[in-house]
Amino acid sequence: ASLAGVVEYRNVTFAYPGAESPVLSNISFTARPGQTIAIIGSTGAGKTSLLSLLPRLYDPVEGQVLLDGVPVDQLDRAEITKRVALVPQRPYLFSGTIAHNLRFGRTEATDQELWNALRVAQGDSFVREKTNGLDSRIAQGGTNVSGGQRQRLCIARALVTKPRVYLFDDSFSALDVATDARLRAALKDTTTDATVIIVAQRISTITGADQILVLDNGRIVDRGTHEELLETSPTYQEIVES
Ligand code: DUT
Ligand code: MG
Repeated sequence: ASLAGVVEYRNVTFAYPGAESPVLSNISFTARPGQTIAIIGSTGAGKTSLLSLLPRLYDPVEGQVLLDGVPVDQLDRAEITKRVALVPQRPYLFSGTIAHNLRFGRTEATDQELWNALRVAQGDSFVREKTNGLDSRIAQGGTNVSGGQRQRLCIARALVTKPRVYLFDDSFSALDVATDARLRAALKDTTTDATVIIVAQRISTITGADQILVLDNGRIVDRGTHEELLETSPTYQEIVES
């Protein structure tokens, strides 16, 4: 079977450079094309750190992270960037037009592709309402768009790259529940072959995930579907009730 799009963490332990204790311990899981894997856990649990190891923002101190069956430290960084899109927790917009921000240097993307990405990201209507549409200017840091609009533009930017793997770090938190649901439904329709890893705070964002990893203090303490975890995981129940 092809390993294209398969993400595997194998006994991964990670500490930040210079830090004494690890922020991730013995993390193992596999995410396959067509699947959505969700990661949930309290603030500081290590969710962002976990995602950062796939695009090699950092490397583990023990264990391996594999993409397409190959350890990521054997892959070219440019190749990883092509295959993996990370929507960061604090998404970044730069001073320039909406089109520039969506293309992010990918000059080959057509306006039609930008609009398609915006439609999936539930961002097409607010861009259409702007006098200059795709050519409207974004201020440095995206200060002239709302938090939810910023998130949707950054999700659209990821869609434009057509990656095999999407990493969403709390990317739906500034959206209202209805928009969040519409966006994820549209995402599922257009990324049927992609591997999706979602970090989320809101339970409704992840109830449909194929597998949920419950992260606590750098460890996966429980895993399963929403229904399974409701039965088996006190940590998950606590999150649901909070
Ligand atoms: N940490 C560092 N250096 C960094 C980033 C994080 O030491 O550059 C620490 C802070 C924390 C742990 O790593 O104790 C895990 O942080 P992470 O950002 O991975 O946690 P999170 O689960 O993403 O938290 P949140 O829900 O607040 O985003
Ligand atoms: Mg985080």
